[in-house]
Amino acid sequence: MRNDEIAALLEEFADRLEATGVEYKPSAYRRAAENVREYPGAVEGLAAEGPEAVAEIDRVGDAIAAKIVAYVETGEIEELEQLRAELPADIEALTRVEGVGPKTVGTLYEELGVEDLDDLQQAAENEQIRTVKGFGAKTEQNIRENVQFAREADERTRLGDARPLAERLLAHLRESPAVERAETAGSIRRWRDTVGDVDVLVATTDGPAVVDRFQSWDAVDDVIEAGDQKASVRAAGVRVDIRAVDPDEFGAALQYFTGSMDHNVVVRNRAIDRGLKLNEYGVFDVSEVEDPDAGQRVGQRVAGATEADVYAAVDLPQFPPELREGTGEVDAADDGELPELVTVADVRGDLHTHTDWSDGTESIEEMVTAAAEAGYDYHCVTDHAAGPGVFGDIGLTDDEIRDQMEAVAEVAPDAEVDVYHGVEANIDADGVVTTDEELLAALDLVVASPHAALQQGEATDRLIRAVEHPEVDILGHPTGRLINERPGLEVDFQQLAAAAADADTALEVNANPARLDLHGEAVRAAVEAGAPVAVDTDAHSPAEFDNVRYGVHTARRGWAEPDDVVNTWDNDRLQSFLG
Ligand code: DGT
Ligand code: CA
Ligand code: CA
Ligand code: ZN
Repeated sequence: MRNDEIAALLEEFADRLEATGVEYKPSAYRRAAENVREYPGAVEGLAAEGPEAVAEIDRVGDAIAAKIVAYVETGEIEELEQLRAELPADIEALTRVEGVGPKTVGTLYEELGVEDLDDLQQAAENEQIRTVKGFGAKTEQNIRENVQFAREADERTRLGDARPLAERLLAHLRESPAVERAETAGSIRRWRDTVGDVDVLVATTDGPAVVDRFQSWDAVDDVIEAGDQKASVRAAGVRVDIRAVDPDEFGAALQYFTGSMDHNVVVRNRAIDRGLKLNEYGVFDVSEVEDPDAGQRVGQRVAGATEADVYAAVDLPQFPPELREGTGEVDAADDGELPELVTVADVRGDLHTHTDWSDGTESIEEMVTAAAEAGYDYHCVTDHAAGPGVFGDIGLTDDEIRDQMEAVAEVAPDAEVDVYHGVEANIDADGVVTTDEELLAALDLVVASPHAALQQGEATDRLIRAVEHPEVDILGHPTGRLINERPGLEVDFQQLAAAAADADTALEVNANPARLDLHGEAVRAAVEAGAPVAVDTDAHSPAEFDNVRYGVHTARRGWAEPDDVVNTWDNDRLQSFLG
């Protein structure tokens, strides 16, 4: 039993207490849940020693410790079962709808009998919600719009969660002597921002051994199906499909199962035009064959072992998976216009990062040292300025920004990277960048980001106004979306990209896997308009520098080349861009 499973249970407890109108206790449960989730050891192990051992965890009191022990021992907590019986609603799913909290769930269950997302959607559509005391037509409208988003979020997993899981699986599989090759396929290989499931392909002559090895993976929660050549499991809440194929057919299978469906249709038709048959087993010359549909492997095999061979058989290059969306990549290849995509190795520095001056965890010096260790040439400190959407004392006042200027100047001379000092300023609901313009002018770089009024829908003009601000260099996480949590602003990316190109302001690809903002299609609009792009991690600690790959691969989905990405440029070129 993992710590996050126990934590999730405590969170459900908190939600259910809150739904029934209990005060204070819910926040105690939430704090306990947070510390359980982050506890470095196995809480299950502590539970075996008894409640006193569990209560050693910060913020976990005796009552909560006893419940954790009961859960570990019996798989149940009596009080929670009672709460579930009193309020038989899927609180976890319902509270994922933006604007619906535990209290709302309690009220809508009492008044309308809403138990799940289906019920909620229906109640909104039938205009029943507005009849409940305390709810208006506007709230009902919001719920109707957000419930669809929550449903989709239910079905797809963030790339940032799926990718590390898939990599652990590949490592586990590759340890088996039966495995000649193991690779991801499907949307995860194309680096889509969310995945429906994780697809893995294995080259082997011993399918059953591979399926056994798969089932022995420690992350498997339950086995959905298992045959000789393929199997599906649920691991960490994600469906994982594996297929074992003959090494001679591995390339064809990899091409087929990487997709996308749209890409494959174009490639398969091209094979047909050349008298070839292309499927997951290989490429076959069927020009001499009477009935090409008589079987899967009819005709003369011309390719199959490697993906490069499969594409070569139809006169195409082995497309980077990120390009395989059926959005013109095959035509571009024919015209010799495929991009030379940016790579992680091209990135020379991070232009949007935080320190403990705002909400980062480390000092300026530690972040700068980590940037040098990451192999970068330069590093830019951009802590939050105070402003709309930046709460508490996280944001720096103008005076604090000036103080930080001196602090950065002290670190810079001894640093092994060139250190820039910037700020992450805020864009208000009207597109005004709220930090003093003279102060912004004194900084090396300005990231401007929307942190407030993120529900406001259409926001193209608002963002264009920020992009045209003379001191803004980068528009940070432009839509403000949080994948599977918040849809973010609606933007006409073509218009935004045209304005950014004119103003010579970079549009950010925020590499935080919860954001990936801009997304790939929007990056493509930027690249086509000639707008500069910046791939930033928005790191709040050195460990988050590793997220850069998510940003780079998202930029690749937008056909970005190194020349399009300002932080692949050398210092001189970057400085003239920053002006
Ligand atoms: P996902 O899982 O929804 O994020 O998206 P994909 O692209 O991973 O889709 P998935 O897992 O259903 O199938 C993986 C790939 O296998 C898909 O991109 C193309 C290929 N594929 C699956 N089913 C079919 C099919 O019926 N026809 C063709 N042509 N290709 C298919
Ligand atoms: Ca898939
Ligand atoms: Ca699949
Ligand atoms: Zn930031």
